Amino acid sequence: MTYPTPKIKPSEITPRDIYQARRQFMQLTAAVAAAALWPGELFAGEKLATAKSSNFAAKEELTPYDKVTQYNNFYEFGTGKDDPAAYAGSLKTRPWTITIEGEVHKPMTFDIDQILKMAPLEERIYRLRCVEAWSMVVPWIGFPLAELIKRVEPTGKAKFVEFISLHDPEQMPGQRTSVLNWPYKEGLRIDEAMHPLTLLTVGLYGEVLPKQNGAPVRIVVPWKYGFKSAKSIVKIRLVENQPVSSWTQANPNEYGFYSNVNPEVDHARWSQAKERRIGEFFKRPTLPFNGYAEQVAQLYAGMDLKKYF
Ligand SMILES: Nc1nc2c(c(=O)[nH]1)N[C@H]1C(S)=C(S)[C@@H](COP(=O)(O)O)O[C@H]1N2
Ligand SMILES: [Mo]
Repeated sequence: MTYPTPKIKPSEITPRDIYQARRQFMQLTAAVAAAALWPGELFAGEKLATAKSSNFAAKEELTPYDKVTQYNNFYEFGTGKDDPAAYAGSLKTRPWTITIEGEVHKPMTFDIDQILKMAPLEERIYRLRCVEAWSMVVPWIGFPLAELIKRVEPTGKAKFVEFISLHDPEQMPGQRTSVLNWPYKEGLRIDEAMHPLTLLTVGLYGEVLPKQNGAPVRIVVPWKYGFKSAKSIVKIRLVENQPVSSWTQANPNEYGFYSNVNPEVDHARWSQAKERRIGEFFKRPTLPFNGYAEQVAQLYAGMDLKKYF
């Protein structure tokens, strides 16, 4: 198949200093208002937020932009929380393609700019709950991953979906160490991947994803621990057998395949009963499925969630 010429040249990608300067404006227009007021011309003609907005986080306050973009986990750029913001500048986000392959009738490779135009982008306010017992509330921008998966027409053997992040030690200095097995890999069951809460994410706070948050495209799975939400992905593979994630490989006792947020199942080394919302002092109770039980609990009906942690 042929692709339209990308409208954004690498030289035109919104640089960090521009969006830093616009930060205050972002905060004013955060949440639902962002859609209507968005000055698309600042993105070389590309609007990221749309008029549609689904607020699944109810009345919770958004985590400030500074925290969302300066307190990160992205081991490709180091293991410290401030490493990604400091070092992710070396990541090149154009040109960028995602290949979807495996148990599909129509394997495809999409250019990132094609992805941006594929489905209406929505702002969705979701909590991200890290397994380290902190959390954030972020206005993500993207569309349900199901839209992309449907395009490639999964075969009857497609039972799981594997996500593979970029592997390039030149751009990602953390990959020169063996803190994880590279590339970063994660996986979901196909019904989890097709659930409308599972987001193919290209932006936050109304703008293209900052590099430290997984530019140019990442997954967000709001009812699971943060590590299930793979960043800077280049490949999606539909497979018959349950894939092994980088974290499970590193420590199978601590990081299970399902990793649904569950206050009743402790991590091997600490409790999951409470969490600290980044920027707040007092901890708050952790909710089953990170507060999305109503939407997703039925996916696990009859399963022992202590065994399938
Ligand atoms: N490729 C890749 N994806 C990743 C990670 C990583 O180290 N590498 N860290 C994960 C973890 S542990 C968390 S909590 C979230 C953090 O996302 P954020 O920095 O945008 O808040 O990204 C997840 N995705
Ligand atoms: Mo995490």
